[in-house]
Amino acid sequence: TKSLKETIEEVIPVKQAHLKKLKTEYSDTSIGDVKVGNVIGGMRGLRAMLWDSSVLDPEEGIRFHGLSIPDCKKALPAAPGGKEIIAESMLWLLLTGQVPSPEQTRELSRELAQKGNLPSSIESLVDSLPRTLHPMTQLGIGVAALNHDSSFQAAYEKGMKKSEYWTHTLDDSLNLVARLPALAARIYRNVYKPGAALPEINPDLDLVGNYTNMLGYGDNHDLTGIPSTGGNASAHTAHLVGSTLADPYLSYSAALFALAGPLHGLANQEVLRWQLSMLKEVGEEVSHDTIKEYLWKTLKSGQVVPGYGHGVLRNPDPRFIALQEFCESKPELMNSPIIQLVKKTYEVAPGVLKEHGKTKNPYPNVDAASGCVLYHYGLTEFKYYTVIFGVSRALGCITQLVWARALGLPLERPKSYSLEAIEQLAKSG
Ligand code: CMX
Repeated sequence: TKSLKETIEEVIPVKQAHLKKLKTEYSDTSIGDVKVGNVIGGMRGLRAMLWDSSVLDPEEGIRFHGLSIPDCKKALPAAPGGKEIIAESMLWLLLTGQVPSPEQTRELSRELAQKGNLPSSIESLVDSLPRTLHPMTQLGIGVAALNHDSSFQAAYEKGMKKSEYWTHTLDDSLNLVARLPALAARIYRNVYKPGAALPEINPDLDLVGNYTNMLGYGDNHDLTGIPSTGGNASAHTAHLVGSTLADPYLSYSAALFALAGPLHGLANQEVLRWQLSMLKEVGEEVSHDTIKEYLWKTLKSGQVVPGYGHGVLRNPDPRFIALQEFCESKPELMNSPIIQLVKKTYEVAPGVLKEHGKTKNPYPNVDAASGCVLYHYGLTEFKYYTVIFGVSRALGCITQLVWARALGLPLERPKSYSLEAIEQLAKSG
């Protein structure tokens, strides 16, 4: 069977030819206008980014190389003993556009486990950080410092050819993905369980199994995340920083600091806070009408309903639906008061938000459920939730870094304008 690198090597010429075709045949073809609203509206809706591994459709949600999340669940090898997609198979799909065999997936798991230990200098660095420093800041620092051993940077200094960029980017990216569980688990231990023993990487476990094991939850695939990719703030940051030829560690570290912002990655923590205070106020045996009242109280106090709405999606987020289905397949989860409340809230919130009439998307996003599942499993340290997000999200971001180098994509450099200049441009049509 072919290795991951061999498989990518085969796909690269096909993608390069496709890019060349676009360049020669369509470079001057317009695929949309730039409106003043796009420029002052956070570039929302602007068709301005090449991201080959995924496309986010407003109606049906994300597709990875053409596969929706339900398609992925059917096609990709599952985690041992479970039905959830194994992270390694998703990584393979994102990198190659192909569905790996179970053997290829296992081989990738073994490779990642072999590479998973942190260098001792990084362990000392992370251990020296104050416990009170936010776990996301610690993760970003640790990831950036991993560039001490960057293969890309070393090869660049020696004057590697452009055609070799992608192999070194791939080496660094796989090392980064491999080391994230040990790094993130070490931060968890240092902040919340100081002095506790930290299990070693187990070569027989896959990436998520090792992560949950090091967090102290055994080999538990119920905590797996689904990567999100594309123009969102963190993925875009990785892409932008990567376009300067900064190595994958520096690029992903920058992405993590974007994810650490409250408008982005912290939302799952906010959902949990909100649902818990609802639970406290209304109790477990709550009616739909009481939840409606609670929703209106939140809205009338000028706050947003956390976990609802989306910058692009106009339907329930398929990642939310996948999490709901996952909960429904586990009786112990369905008995959890907080997960029951998430479900009941979903039954009434879209109606209330439609009546409220502001949000373009009255449906739940992935964050409406993710934090509550973690909470149910006993991971109650809210400030750590975004770190877990940061571990799973790496799969999507590093994939794009490899492809950007394989396709020779250039430095990102949009043209910026002042208020005055925008007004003049608008007036002159
Ligand atoms: N509750 C109440 N009002 C909401 C709302 C919600 N969940 N979502 C949007 N609105 C309001 C907006 O605040 C905005 O109001 P103003 O016109 O007064 O400013 C109006 O509806 C229009 O917003 P929109 O175009 O529908 O949404 P945006 O693209 O501007 O924002 C998002 C998207 C996710 C930031 C927003 O829906 C929100 O704040 N949701 C709650 C927080 C949340 O769940 N974030 C997680 C997002 C997932 C992720 O990408 O990480």
